[in-house]
Amino acid sequence: MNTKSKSFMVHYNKTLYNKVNHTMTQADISIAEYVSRIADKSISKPKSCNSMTYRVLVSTDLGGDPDDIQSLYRLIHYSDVLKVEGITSCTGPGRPGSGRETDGSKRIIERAFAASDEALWVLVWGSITDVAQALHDAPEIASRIRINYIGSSNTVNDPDARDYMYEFMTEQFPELWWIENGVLPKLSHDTFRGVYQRGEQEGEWGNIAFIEQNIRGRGSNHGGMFEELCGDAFPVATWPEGSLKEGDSPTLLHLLSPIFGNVGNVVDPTAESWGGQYRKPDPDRFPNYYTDLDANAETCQKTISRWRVEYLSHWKERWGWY
Ligand SMILES: [Ca+2]
Repeated sequence: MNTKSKSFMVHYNKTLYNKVNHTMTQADISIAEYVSRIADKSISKPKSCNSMTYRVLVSTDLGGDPDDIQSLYRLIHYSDVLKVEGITSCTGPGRPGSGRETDGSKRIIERAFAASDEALWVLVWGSITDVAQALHDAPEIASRIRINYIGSSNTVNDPDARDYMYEFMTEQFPELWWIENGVLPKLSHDTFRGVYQRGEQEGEWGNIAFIEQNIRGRGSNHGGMFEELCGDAFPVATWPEGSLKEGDSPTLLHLLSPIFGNVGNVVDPTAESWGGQYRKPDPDRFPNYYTDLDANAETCQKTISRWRVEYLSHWKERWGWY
């Protein structure tokens, strides 16, 4: 295994995972391994001329609704820009404490320290339990990580971990860099839902039509590594049934938008972006803490859905490459 392979790891702990009432099926594990193998082998790197890259670690609650897997597909399709440092199965619920480290929290700490001059983007697609534990165990990583968290249901599933994050920022490190997308109450803002709700839904841009017209029958089997084409293995969301959802992808689009969309600024989420637009609710106390706009859910979600044709057109192109 070369150095690059060592830097990529998929952690699964089914026992812990079930504590948050999700069940990971064998199919979920197979698809995750599929993603892992592609990343390890660096297969079919897209023809990108971009020199900008980001170190990313994904903490996911994949299982049940496969929309996390849809986002993993998007992640791998942008592996020229997004350097995957780990995909971990988030645990929880529970407030962090001594002796409660997990594979995920240890991985976050390890990768945060792995490069002294390059921040680790921690993309949280489930409960934020493992990030809270990592900060508890190694508070010195706080200046080395940038957190992009999909809250809403994930906060409902583990409010204690999210509250620990806020306390940590308040009491130990006010400069914590953190996007909290989907502040409570659930559905009141939920900016991330704009990636699959609203926007252009006509023709090939519809949630079901996009899969049928632009994903099925496309992609490769990676030199026979898999029995079916990548696009034929793509899972559909259970709600909206049969659709493209990728509800966690705004964390990826935030990084991709400036490079491929010429909008946005990764270190300034107040700028318009494929990944949505955010505000600093308390800039004097917390200069790097961002939440949904101070507006209703429709307005928040439109900050993503207005770019729907752009971020789907770009992905469509890449489906033709893999
Ligand atoms: Ca998720």
